Amino acid sequence: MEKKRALITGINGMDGSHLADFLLDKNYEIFGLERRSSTKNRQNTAHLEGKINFIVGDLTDQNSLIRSIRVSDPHEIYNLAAQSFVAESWNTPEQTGDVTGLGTLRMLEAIRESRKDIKIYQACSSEMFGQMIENPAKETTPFNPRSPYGAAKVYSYYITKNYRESYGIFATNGILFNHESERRGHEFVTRKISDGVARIKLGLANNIELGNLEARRDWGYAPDFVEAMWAMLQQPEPDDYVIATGRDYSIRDFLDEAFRKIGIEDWSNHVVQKSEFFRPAEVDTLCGDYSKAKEKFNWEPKISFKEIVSRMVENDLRILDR
Ligand code: NDP
Ligand code: GDR
Repeated sequence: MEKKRALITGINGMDGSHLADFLLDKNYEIFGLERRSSTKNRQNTAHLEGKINFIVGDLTDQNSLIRSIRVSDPHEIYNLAAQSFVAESWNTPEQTGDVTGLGTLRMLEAIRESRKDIKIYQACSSEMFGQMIENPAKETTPFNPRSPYGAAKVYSYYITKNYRESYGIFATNGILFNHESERRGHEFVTRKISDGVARIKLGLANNIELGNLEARRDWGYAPDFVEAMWAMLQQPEPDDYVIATGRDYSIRDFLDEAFRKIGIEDWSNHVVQKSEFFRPAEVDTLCGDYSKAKEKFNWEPKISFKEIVSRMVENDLRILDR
């Protein structure tokens, strides 16, 4: 039987690399789109070299996307590439809009101009709910983004829905709440904490510099969440789905759990709050209702908050100990 082919943008990111692992297990042939950089950034995908095909392209370059489709001839596209760091989106709002918003349009146009039977998964975000109008948020909850990043993702959501309705393209939006793993980028708060705690344990640092500790997030485990991306594209009809755990925790809760792993109960002397890590507008709480995904394709989160923290801290201890 012919192998299924998948094109994954953002292959070197956290989700791209986990999705590639998952699809390789399902015997897919994988094409990973990466943008050119002077030093290769394949920390998350070093283990995939020789197993997948890397293609150079950029979401800001229309022709490179058309070319990537020609080269990979995919059955499915997972559009995961983005300027994904919310805090950075206030520094570079235009670039964020270009990559995270218009980049989605360019990929949809590339499909429209190539083969309209290609299925596409668009990585949308709980940041679209921003200051939540309904808690927990579900597919019908109105959007209320609070950052240039959130606003760009709202554009990506509607343009994906629009191409589904205008051209009959199998285009789905996955509205994913925060998810983390050992491959999370170091600027995101969970990895910053797991790395910082490991450094403190090994005597390499004394404290961690953070911003707002009161924010609450619905944190799941990335390998669980990439399964939902695939499941969305296997449904009979394209649709939009919230993927979350339904439980939210504060940054303080994350700190409690992470420091407990290294035997510290009172971490107050090890955390310094700095104004530079506060945002111009904060999203106080995010929590999602994943019941539609459960009903439609029986998806449920498997790994608990406590286990996520534990795995991340152990991983950073291992890396730093080396
Ligand atoms: P990462 O930041 O780890 O990965 C994003 C990837 O996009 C990186 O590999 C980056 O490449 C690539 N990229 C950035 N700009 C461009 C560009 N112009 N052209 C091509 N590639 C580009 O993100 P995650 O894996 O965490 O997230 C995947 C997607 O899911 C993103 O769209 C994110 O916004 C969204 N999302 C994530 C959630 C989460 O909690 N992780 C929750 C909800 C949505 P490079 O390595 O060169 O920087
Ligand atoms: P988020 O993740 O903005 O939710 O976006 P991040 O980990 O950056 O922030 C979560 C919360 O922690 C607070 N915070 C800090 N954040 C960072 N990065 N650094 C700090 O020092 C710090 N101190 C406190 C933040 O204010 C915030 O409230 C992630 C990304 O993966 C997006 O791409 C994705 O769409 C959303 O999750 C859902």
